Amino acid sequence: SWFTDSMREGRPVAVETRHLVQDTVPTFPEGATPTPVATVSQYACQRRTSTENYNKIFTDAFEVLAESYELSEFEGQCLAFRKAASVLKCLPGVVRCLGDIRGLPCLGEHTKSIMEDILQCGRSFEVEKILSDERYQTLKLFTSVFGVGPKTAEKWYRAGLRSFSDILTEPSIHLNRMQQTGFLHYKDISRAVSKAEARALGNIIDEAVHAITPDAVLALTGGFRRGKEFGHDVDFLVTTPELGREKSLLPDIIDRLKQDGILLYCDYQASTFDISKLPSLRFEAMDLFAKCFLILRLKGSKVEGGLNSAAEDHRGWRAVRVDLVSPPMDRYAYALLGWTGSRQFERDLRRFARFERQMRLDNHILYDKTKNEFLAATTEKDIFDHLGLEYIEPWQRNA
Ligand code: DCT
Ligand code: MG
Repeated sequence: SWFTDSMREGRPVAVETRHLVQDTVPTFPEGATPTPVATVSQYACQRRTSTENYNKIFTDAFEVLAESYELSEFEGQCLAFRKAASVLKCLPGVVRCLGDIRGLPCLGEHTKSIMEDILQCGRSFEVEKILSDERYQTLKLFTSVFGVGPKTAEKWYRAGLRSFSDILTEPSIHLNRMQQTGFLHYKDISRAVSKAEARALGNIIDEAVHAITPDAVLALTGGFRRGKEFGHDVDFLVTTPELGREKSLLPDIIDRLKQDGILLYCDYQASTFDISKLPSLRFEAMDLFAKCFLILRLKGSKVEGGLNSAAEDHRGWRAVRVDLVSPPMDRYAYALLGWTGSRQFERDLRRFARFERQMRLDNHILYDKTKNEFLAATTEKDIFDHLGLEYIEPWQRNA
């Protein structure tokens, strides 16, 4: 099926890099010079990072710190911990002592002191303090609802609200449609989506889109394209070779899903992409392509091996978050590269383009500032080539 094709491309090869061919978790040889540090780049797009993370104990701790800084709007510190976690994720074994990370990029004094605590005590006092902090706990809880961002969470926290029932019983709070849906399907949406569920959704979208236009192109992106077993949603790119036709593709798909009775929520954003305005385009966090953020009703009977759900669930279906993006075909490669992630990989691709190549990369274009020209690409590899980067396979982009 189409999914197997997508996954063939995205399937992690059994042993991805270096010396991972062993049953036990690899560690750095005792007393040996640990990593060939000179070979670890500060840019995630110059590292190969599979889904295998040998240093989860450290990267989980860093993620808590990063989130805590993010919620307090300390962007620099947040990014520093995300970068540090990303570097540790590419290592071929468990870090056993600080000597193992000597010379690695992006690991500063603060990150090292956290690692030292974990190495010595198995835990970090600083991380535990954050985890038990009321503000952190409440903001994490509130932002876990679909449609609730850090700003809204902060507002509710400041108003003295601490729980979902506080929010739902507070008369002065008006939830928008997205947030109402978020609460309605909270349990389902906060449960991880399995690869089998992603595959089932792929088949559903594939059927819908090909019934609309037989020459449609559908690609799995996001974490599942990178070979992840679980995700928080399923991301797809969908387009057609017929330029301009992609504009009505999503509305047509949405109609069909509605007719099939599986559309629980839809936030559709029409394209604001205009190629003639590209040179003046300022940097956008999100791209300008037509997209929709959906919640679909997925039946267990469609999923090989059944739903990834609690045993007591007898409904026979679950709600799942699905994102569809529809770029024009001539923007396909840039959009695919941008939507495959990881976020850190994307961030560093752009940073690398800007600072090492004087180029600008986003989900729409690659622009050479020294030559003042747009660089054409029909595949992701073309973009890596333009940037003078070794090609990194999707399953090696889990930075
Ligand atoms: N993306 C990005 N920058 C963002 C948000 C998203 O570059 N601020 C890209 C990278 C991943 C892709 O879009 C899909 O986003 P998510 O679904 O949030 O990420 P994911 O890697 O698919 O993670 P998950 O498995 O949790 O869905
Ligand atoms: Mg995703």
